[in-house]
Amino acid sequence: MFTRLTKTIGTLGLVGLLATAAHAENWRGWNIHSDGYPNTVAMDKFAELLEEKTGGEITLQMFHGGTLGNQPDGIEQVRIGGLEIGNFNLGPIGPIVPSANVVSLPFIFKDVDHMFRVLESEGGEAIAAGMAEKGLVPLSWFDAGARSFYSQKPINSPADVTGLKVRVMNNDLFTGMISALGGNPSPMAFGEVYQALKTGVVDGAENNWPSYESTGHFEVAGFYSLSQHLIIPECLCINTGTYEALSAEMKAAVKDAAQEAALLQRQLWKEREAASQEKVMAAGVQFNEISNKVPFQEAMASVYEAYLEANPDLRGLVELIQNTD
Ligand code: GTR
Repeated sequence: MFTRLTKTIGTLGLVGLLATAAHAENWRGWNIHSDGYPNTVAMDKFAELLEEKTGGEITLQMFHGGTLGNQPDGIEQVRIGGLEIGNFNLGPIGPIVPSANVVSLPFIFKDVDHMFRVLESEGGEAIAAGMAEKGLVPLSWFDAGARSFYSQKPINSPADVTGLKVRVMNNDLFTGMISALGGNPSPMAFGEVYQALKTGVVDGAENNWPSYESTGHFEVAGFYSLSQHLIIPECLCINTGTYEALSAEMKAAVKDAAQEAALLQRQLWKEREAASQEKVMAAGVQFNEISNKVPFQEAMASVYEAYLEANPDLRGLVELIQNTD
């Protein structure tokens, strides 16, 4: 009897071990971009590194091209744990996380390097802490360049925006920004913008060179005006609960994989920015530098006021960014 019991326990132990080995976590990840886009390549690399660095304990299936829904829905899914991973722009995260919304204030960053310096400072820590509290831990930051306006005519001054219907991402800061320039803002999902431009539902939109190119928006809005009014980072984000449930060793492996994927993304981003610009110009896009951006910047006073009025405690963060070299 005793022997049989020992044997049974032994067998159960083995089964238990096998069960643990087979109990690998299978995560699912959201991404809006198409094949070959820097973020898509980097997210696939992340999946590969994740499996490698966790010794196969964690695997990730990526869903690209927004097949799991639009961005606000993807953000919500990762927040509530319906999905574990997502590559998100901080624009549509801002309405949920006031501290993270600071990066969506127009002209807050001087350039992309300035943005990364802030993210690596205590400013970045405040943003990350706010996000983690709302269910999204940023494991690393991606480059999304600068966003500029495009439409069927060049834009050189706020007067050129007057009366234009301009698509923006879902965020009151962006609707406020277009209204402050005298235009009519139209918040809309990324995937709907091509048709909206084509059919005249909107007159213009705004994005970086790679997205302007990859979506084909350049085919239906052929004037790209270099306003560079928004420089918004993107995160490789994980659901807070999923991350917190990991051992310290697994957390480190996941974080490592995300950092490495981000380095790849940033390198591919620089290459793609140049390639996308070249491609759209070859296709006949007219591009204009805006010689004087000051009137655009001055028009943003009301956007900053509204943000600070709603979040008086975040004035310090705004100033910290403005005072970071
Ligand atoms: C892109 C960004 C996407 C999405 C899109 C948009 O630059 O990478 O995540 O935010 O812009 O305009 O909706």
